[in-house]
Amino acid sequence: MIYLTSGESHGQELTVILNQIPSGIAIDIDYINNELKRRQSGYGRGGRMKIETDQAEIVSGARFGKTTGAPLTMKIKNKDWQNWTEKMAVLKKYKIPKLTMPRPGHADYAGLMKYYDDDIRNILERASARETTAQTAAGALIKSALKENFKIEIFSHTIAIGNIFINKSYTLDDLQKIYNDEVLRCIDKIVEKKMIDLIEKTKKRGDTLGGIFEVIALNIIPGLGSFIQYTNKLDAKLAAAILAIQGIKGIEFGAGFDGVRKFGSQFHDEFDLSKQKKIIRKSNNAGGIEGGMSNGCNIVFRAAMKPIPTLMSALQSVDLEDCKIKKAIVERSDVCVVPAAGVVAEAVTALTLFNIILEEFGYDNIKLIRKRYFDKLKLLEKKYKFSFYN
Ligand code: EPS
Repeated sequence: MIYLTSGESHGQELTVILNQIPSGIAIDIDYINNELKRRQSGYGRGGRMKIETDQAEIVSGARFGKTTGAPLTMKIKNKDWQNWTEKMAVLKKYKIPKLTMPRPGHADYAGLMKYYDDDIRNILERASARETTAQTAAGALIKSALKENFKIEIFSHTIAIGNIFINKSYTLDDLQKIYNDEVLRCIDKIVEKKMIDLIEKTKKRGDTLGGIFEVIALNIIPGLGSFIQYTNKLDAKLAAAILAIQGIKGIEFGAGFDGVRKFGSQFHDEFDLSKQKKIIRKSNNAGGIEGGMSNGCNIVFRAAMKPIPTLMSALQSVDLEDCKIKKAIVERSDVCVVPAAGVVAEAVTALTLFNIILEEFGYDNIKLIRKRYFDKLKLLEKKYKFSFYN
């Protein structure tokens, strides 16, 4: 299955097409729209989110509430477009001043050079994180299919905003409880207050913030991915999908970069036997992936998001029109979008995992795929005394 998004931040609408999606997947439009709502929320969002109420509309590839196997197309309207009909006119030409002072950190400058262009508007409209709406819609459909058919669940939560980190351990129950939290989706409510305070102070200064979110995926059959070729490694595929989200600069699995402080004897997740004589692990420093394959433990990774490059107190730039030092362009933007990025990461994690499931268990009908999946899982439980480990 491949999915392709199209659409500009202030264009008419966003579109996503999922090609080679299996037939028989139940479509829960309320679930999809709730994921879109989650992506829109979070303390530190800017004015745009007050304009939009993102709603997905499915226009092809489905009948009577289920996918047919034909390419599935979803559209999400940009309500703001009505304020941009001249600036973003598709055919007619209007006299609109060009944007020529690139923002450090945005796609502006490299994008202009790539397309040999001289108006940053042509770059920023597509580079905008508004595109993640389409990814979230596609991922939401797949995330609900993973849950319904394979019992796979995916959560995310905020670990850090700027230099403020959570200071509390947590359980899956805690993550479930904050799933629809509209503030920062942070399990540590004392620290969350400090994060909000920091966002407020940062906003007043015209500055922006990044942070870290964590993603956890449960009940993944072992052996997804491969150790055979670099093209099929599960961690590499997840990393590529996550790093493709706007603003993401790093990803670490399990114990991550901190893990290198440990000795091998402390790092590696020793095998153990449960009371029911099932094979489990004593820890999950590998983050659920060994040798490029899922190992039955939860898949756990954290991603680092850089501060948003649009600052209201603009950074220094050079005007490409007259080559004079000036302030970078200022577009309406957000102060901090780390919780939203977590929701997008849940979506692309779902799409990545589902694709690997399809590679191993078939592409055509979800019932047949599910049967093959659980047939294999039963064999693994019998032959290898396998049990999922959190
Ligand atoms: C976004 C919509 C955008 C920005 C943001 C993400 O809306 P607007 O540009 O109209 O304010 O809020 O985009 C960026 C941070 C960016 O760098 O482009 C969204 O829907 O998530």
